[in-house]
Formats: sequence, C-alpha cells, structure tokens
Amino acid sequence: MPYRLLRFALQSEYSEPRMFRSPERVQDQYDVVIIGGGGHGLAAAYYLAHEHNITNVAVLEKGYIGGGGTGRNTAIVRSNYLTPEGTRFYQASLELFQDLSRQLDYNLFYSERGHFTLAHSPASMRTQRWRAEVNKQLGIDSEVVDTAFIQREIPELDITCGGHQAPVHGALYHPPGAVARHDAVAWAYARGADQRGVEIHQQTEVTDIEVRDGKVAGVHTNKGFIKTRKVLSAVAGWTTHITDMVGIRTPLIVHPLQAMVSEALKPWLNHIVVSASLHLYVSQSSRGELITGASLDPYELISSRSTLEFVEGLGGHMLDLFPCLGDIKVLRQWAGLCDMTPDFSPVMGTTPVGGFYIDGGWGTWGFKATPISGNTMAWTVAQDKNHELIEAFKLSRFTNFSLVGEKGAASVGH
Ligand code: PYC
Repeated sequence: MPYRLLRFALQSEYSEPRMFRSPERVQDQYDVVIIGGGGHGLAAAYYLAHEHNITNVAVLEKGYIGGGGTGRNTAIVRSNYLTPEGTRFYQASLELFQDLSRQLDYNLFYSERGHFTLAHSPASMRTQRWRAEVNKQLGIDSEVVDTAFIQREIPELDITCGGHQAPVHGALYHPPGAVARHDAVAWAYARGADQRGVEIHQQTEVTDIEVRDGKVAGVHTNKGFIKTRKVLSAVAGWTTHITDMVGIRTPLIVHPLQAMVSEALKPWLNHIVVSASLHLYVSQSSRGELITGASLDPYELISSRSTLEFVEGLGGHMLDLFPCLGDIKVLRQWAGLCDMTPDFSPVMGTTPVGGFYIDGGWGTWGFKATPISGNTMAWTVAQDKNHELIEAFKLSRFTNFSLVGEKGAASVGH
C-alpha cells in the first residue's frame, strides 16, 4: 500500500494542482499594486477582481503569503465591539466569514463557538453591559450573563480563580464568536484572486515608492521598477516602513504580541474564553490544541522572538482559570507584530498622497477583519473614495480629533 501510494505521488499525470500560479517575472505596469500578501492584501486583490473587474493587479510579498500577521494570530472572529463604528464593521466581516468557505470553495474550518469575555470587577461588568447594549442596538447577539451561566457552559472554569486573582463576576456572552483556520483564509483568497487574473509575486520586496506631483507613479522593487497609479499598503507591522516611503506620518507604534499552543487534547473546550484582567484568551482548535495568547509585550519592538517570561506568565494565569490543565505541555510558541493606534481602531482608506491607500493599524484586531477590510479597501481603491464602513477609520481622524475609542473591546489588556 505505501508503495502504491508513492508510485501515485510520483506520477506526473496526477500532479498536485497548485493553489496559485508563480509568474516568472513582474510586468512593467499594473493598474493596482498591493504591497503585502497577507489575508488583507489578498482579500483586497480578490474583491478588486471579483466585484470591480479590476484584474491587472499585482500582490507583492517580500516573504511568503500569510507569513506575517495572518499566520501569527489566534484566529478569533467576533463582532461584540464597543463603538458603533467598530461593531458595524466587524459584524459585516463576521457575516462575510460565515459564507466564505462556500464562496471561495475552500474549507476554512470556520467554527462557531460562542465567545465569553469574563469580567473580574464591577467596573468591567459595566463595560460589558455597555458593549451588550451597543451590540443589541445593532442587531448583534450579545448579552451579559451571570456566573451560574458560565459554570453551566464551562464547568472546568474556576470562577474563584483559586483565590489568586479577583473572581469572575459575570461575562459578556456572544454566541456567534468563532474561530477559523487562518492560513487557509490567505490561501483561499490567493487562489480566488489568481483564478481571476491577479498576479501574486512572493519574495518580491518594495524598496521605494515613486511619488510625482503628490501622486503615486510607481514602485521600486528588488525585481525592478513597476509603473502604477494606485498602491495599497496592507503590511500590518511594517506599515510605517511603507508610509515613510511616501512621506506620510502616522501615530502607529509597533509592539510584539506572543501566543502559544498546547499539545493536542481530547475536545473539551467548546467556547472561546477571554479575560482582559488576566490578559489571556483561549480556544481549542479542531486539532485539539489549546490556542492561547496574552497582552502585548510592554515595549515597542520590531521583532518576532518568543520569550520564556511569556510562557510562564500566561501559563500561571491559565492555571488560575483552569486548574485542571496543570499537566499540559506547551507545544510551540511564536510572536507577531502589532501596529497599534492610539484609539485601538484601524487606519484605512485614502491618504493625502493621490493613489496611495492604507490598510493598517491592525494591532491585535486584524484577522477577524480580513474579509471586510479586503472588501471595503477594494471598493475604496476602485472608486478612489472611502467606503462608508471605513470612513470613521481614516488617517485624518488623528489631526481633527475624531478618534474611535475601541479600547474597552480589544479583548487583550493593553
Ligand atoms: O480581539 O478577539 C480579539 C483578540 C484575540 C486575540 C487578540 N485579539
């Protein structure tokens, strides 16, 4: 049997179809150049082709697709935000996610779990009530629940936190909260974009952007100059590197965010559990691993190194909530880069440089926004004006004092 399988694998007539083409060379000119082959850039490319019939598009990725923030997050999808602007935006994303496996004809392992945000103080309970009210006003399934409800749904959770931390008072419960397979989201958008004519160039780094008379004229890359009048930057933690090329200032600062997974366990945790006070969030993947993370590293740094301090700190808080996990082993850990904004909302849309569009400031909230950021940025690039869902996230809010303060719903203690 293994021999037959090997023979089959080596037969060229049954070669594995590639997810997307690997064009030999970059063209001299494209209608749109997208910098960054993560979920956001690839989704924008897909929607440009699929919804706006703009197919002369290149996605330039300096590494490999999905190798940045897309492959380094903890894959949570939810829309229980605090501001009406954020809530509407993430709800539109969640709705796209719900049908995305079918639309892209690819199993994204989208799995609705129900999302608990635990509150460990009366002040935190007030924030959860506020969120629930905003959410309900916008038709989102979200409510405050008491500890008896939490205990019924998650009997393994110790609401007293073993006496080591403030006990759980209640939670915001959001039944549509979900997880998905993050790499698959990037691959599926890449395939969909490629099938519609978009070119994806990996190992292709943008070294400079040519701006003439206040408008984009092209990009310099390690593979030569490309003429284009429209550039979309979708590079998460590297956003300031790209905005420096066009002379735009942003208030973004970059912090690492670490995460880890446990060895695979039998399925026992159906829900997603978040505690902003203990700085942790955890869900169980379809492979059985506990996927878990904490808050940002408390200093600015552009590095994706992992630390023992993180495992120790997060491990301790995991045991405060789930003492049954005492013998569980950590399988691996990693880190990603978070481009943080002062108000914990993204920076999206047109900019003072003609033809230069920004999709950044994704901090710790980027994965769940992948479909809607791709969709609204494609619209924005095609129409050269901001889609109404992202108007509030425009860069100029930092100069005209119209911030969108999302801090209370970031799910991670900042
Ligand atoms: O916003 O749900 C979230 C989140 C989880 C981990 C990082 N951000």
